[in-house]
Amino acid sequence: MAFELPKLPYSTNALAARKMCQETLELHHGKHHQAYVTALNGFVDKDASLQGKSLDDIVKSTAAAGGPVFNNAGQHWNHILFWQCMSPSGGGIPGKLEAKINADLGGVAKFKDEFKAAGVSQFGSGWAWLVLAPDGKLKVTKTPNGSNPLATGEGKVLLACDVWEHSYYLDFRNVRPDYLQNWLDHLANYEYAAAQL
Ligand code: MN3
Repeated sequence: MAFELPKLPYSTNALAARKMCQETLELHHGKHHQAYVTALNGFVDKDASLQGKSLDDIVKSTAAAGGPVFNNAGQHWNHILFWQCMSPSGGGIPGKLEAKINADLGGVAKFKDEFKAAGVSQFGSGWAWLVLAPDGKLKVTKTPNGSNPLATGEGKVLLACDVWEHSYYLDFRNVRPDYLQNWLDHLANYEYAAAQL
């Protein structure tokens, strides 16, 4: 069965008041994410060894070699999470998650600084992540291009932030740090993150 573009969990204008405009979401979801899905399905059609595999299995089995199948499968996997990691009522951190952030990352302000630094320092395109690491502690990390914590074995994703330019250029032009700060303060779906604990 072919992979499919998931529906957004909100309308394309639902995040505009939080500085992710309708045009950004229409292009990012309807064009960029759709293109990864279409490309991935094209590779699966032509390669019997990929057929019948789950998206997780394709990401894991192609991670070491990299290449176009991994890039497109990774980007499909990453964007499925990204849409869930934002909310029209984002920014509020539930007590359970805040306590864990305080214990593992030294407080919310330090967490946000660390997450922002990860996203800003990812040279070129990539992702910033908050994960529950295999040791049971929260960890901030980053990956290039289409890679992700499933591929690197860094843990379960609580938050995924796309730092490719297509995610912020219409709203923040070249100023990635402002996109990340706004994302953490007003867009991030910490309810989703807390539910992953
Ligand atoms: Mn993207």
